[in-house]
Amino acid sequence: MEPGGTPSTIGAEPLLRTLAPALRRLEDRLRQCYARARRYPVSLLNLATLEGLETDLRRQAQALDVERPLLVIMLMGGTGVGKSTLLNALAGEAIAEASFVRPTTRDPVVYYHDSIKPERLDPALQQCRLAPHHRASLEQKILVDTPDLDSNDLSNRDKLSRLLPVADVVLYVGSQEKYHDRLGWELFLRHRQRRAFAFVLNKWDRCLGSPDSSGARPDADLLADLLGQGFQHPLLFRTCAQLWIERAAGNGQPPALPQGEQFQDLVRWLEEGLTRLEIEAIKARGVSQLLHQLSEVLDTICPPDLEEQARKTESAWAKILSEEASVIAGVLVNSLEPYQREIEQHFALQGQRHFRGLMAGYLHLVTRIKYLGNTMRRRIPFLPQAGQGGNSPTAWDLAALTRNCSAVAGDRHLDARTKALPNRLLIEAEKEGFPLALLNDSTEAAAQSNWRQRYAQGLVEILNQVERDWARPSGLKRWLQAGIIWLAEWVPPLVFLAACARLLWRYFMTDAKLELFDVALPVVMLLMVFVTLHVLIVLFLPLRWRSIRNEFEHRLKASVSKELDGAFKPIPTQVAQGLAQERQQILQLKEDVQEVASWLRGREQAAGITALYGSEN
Ligand SMILES: Nc1nc2c(ncn2[C@@H]2O[C@H](COP(=O)(O)OP(=O)(O)OP(=O)(O)O)[C@@H](O)[C@H]2O)c(=O)[nH]1
Ligand SMILES: [Mg+2]
Repeated sequence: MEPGGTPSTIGAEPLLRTLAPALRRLEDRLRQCYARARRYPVSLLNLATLEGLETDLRRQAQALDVERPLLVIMLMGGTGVGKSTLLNALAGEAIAEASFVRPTTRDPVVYYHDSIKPERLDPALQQCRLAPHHRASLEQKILVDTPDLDSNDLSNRDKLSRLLPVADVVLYVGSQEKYHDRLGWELFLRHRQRRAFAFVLNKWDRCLGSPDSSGARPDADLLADLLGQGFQHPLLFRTCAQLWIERAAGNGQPPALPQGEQFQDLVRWLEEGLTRLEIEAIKARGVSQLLHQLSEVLDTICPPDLEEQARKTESAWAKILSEEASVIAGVLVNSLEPYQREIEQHFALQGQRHFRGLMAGYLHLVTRIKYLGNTMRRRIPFLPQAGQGGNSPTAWDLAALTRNCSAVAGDRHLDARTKALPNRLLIEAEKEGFPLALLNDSTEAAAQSNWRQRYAQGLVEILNQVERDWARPSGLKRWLQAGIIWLAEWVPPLVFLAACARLLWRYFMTDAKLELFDVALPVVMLLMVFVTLHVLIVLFLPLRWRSIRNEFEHRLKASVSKELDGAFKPIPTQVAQGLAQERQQILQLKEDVQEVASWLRGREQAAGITALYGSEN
């Protein structure tokens, strides 16, 4: 469509109104999506963009939910280019303040048809100075004069940034020296994908004789720049707004218009060129560009699929955790090392509980003598002291001993290891391609749990287990133990009784003179039996710390390994599963966005509005 050319009238009646509920649904889903706590971090910038998009969706839904949507055309440009003068010229009266004082416009002016109820206007427009008219040709169009975009006055910039999202079409106004200044151009570049743009080169009377520094005429220069931005045939109107004001004032001879002046083409385009079909197509385009942007942001906040990485990380962690369990079990068992005699004694006493009668007395005595002077109580401060109860050696608090040991071990090594473990795990996760930021919190939280107490608990449980198993062995050992216990129960009294009977028989029934040896023989025999049985116990039911130690370490490693695995190993999968849910939600939303967008593409193509948009580049 050329400026002032015949408006396009092809295509069926667009059905933009049906779009409003779809946009509202998308807005709802979007809010649900980013409002809830998410595992996958969203940058503040993306969050702000999402909030902006949500507001835009709501705004568009509201603007489309009407029989005849309104088109908001916003005059935008640097200070003094003549935006307000242009609006006055278009209105045919001085509705906007135009002056040589810079910047002039502080109150944006909204020029709209008086059939439109002000409540129907976007809230950002309702706060502007309202200038109603009754020109039927501009019934569906709202013209807005905005403050300068390059303002030094921050409140002006603020006003503009609140208004700009409402614009369907930006009428980018420039003048001979100000069509391409930095701020304006940056703003144009930022919005060119989202909004329709048409261009006005005002003060055309001054442009004709003023080539820029490169020697090009301002309009040719601007057209070249726009071409660079993908605008093959931009709508560019060369105007002299001030002259049209003077002509309207009708004072004396109307000033002559310079050659190529196109103010009337601009008026015709606004009045007739933007047909209902084009308006709806522009609206549709605005929405589809909004959806496109939404889709792009959803791509950036969509968590990656980390299932594969989680699997790999988990198996890498399994190795580290198993090594860690070995080391920890070693450290804990080593901490018991200084108390090995006490532990052996404890186990010996536990084993002796099976023996009764004479053998029990003998074993008790031997143990007392063997470990004479060796008391845990004296060496270990937290064990009950003699005279404070717990006199029986079997009442020693083994649990307190192990707790103490693990505390000592904790002080020395384990605390340092526990602190270092998350780092080792995270480094491994990174090697497997799992983003660290996603695992950091859960891994640290797992490391914060009271591991010292958990290790102590494990130590006590395993010690009890080993003790139980040792006291009640299984298989061949069980039969050996039962045999020795049986022998210990019967053989000593029988041997003693037999020896005594022999002594009595010899004393009463024979004339043999009794020697001291004969008298001592029952006791000697008894002692020999005790010693033999003791040797059997030592040989077949050994009480070596070494063998307890290995068994102990083995079981402790399994227990620590189970604890560590339970706390750390599931983390990558749990995180990946949480992300998969978020991902599913975002992909679903993206699918919905694309469905609406493809429906819209058909609407856009119904009217020839391509000149208002640069191609993607
Ligand atoms: N020579 C010439 N002067 C013009 C033309 N249009 C506007 N002016 C003058 O340019 C000056 C600035 O015009 P405004 O309409 O206030 O400019 P503005 O873009 O609204 O400026 P801000 O409100 O500050 O953003 C006024 O003194 C106008 O008389 C034109 O076509 N030719
Ligand atoms: Mg102004």
